[in-house]
Amino acid sequence: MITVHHLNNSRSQRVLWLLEELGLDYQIKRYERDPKTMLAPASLREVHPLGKSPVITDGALTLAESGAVMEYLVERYGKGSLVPAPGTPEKLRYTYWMHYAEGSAMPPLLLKLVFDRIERGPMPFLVKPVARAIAARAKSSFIAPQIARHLDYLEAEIGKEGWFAGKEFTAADIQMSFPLEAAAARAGLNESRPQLMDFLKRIHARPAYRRALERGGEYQLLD
Ligand SMILES: N[C@@H](CCC(=O)N[C@@H](CS)C(=O)NCC(=O)O)C(=O)O
Repeated sequence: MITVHHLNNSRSQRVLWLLEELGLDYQIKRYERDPKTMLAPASLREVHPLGKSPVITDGALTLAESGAVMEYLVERYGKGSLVPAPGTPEKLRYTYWMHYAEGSAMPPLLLKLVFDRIERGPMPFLVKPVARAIAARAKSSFIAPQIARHLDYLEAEIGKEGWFAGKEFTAADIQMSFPLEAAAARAGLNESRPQLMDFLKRIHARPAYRRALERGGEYQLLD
């Protein structure tokens, strides 16, 4: 039996969604973020040394890292669904987006989250103006332009054929959902990029996405 070690408000929501799309049986073991630090509880480190979400267990296998989990589930149980045929240009695009989501799209979004927290967080009175100035500078000179460049690129890409790997919905679209939802939640993705907003509308309307939300529970994006 596949077990999803599910952290609230996290990337493991993507795994639940994929499992629902594939119609597979699975169970959820729940972990709650610390409300102050937002970190995962130490018990998740008993499953995998990094204690990050998502992580799944399947028999003797323990597997972490969203892209690896998605590819494993599709290859092991998908019977050819949600993945383009081997050797096609679509398959290469699929692989690209599977890696791009965490390797390229998430780092500037995570930097924004960290610097936003530095700006807002409590700190000694004398240090505050300096820390805030550094955070504001990092955001305006590097982070915001990087995020805008990625979003412009993605707006153009998704506009080409409707889904990230081509004309068909694939697991790459599920993998790409997290950076786009994070960008909409806290990095300025809005109606000025209509193709991406339409992508979000279409994925949110999928019955499997809705079922995954019902099973997973609260999903507000934090990091
Ligand atoms: N690149 C990793 C990132 C994993 C990650 O950072 N997960 C976050 C949840 S979205 C987490 O576990 N945060 C809690 C913590 O770091 O304690 C993946 O895609 O699996």
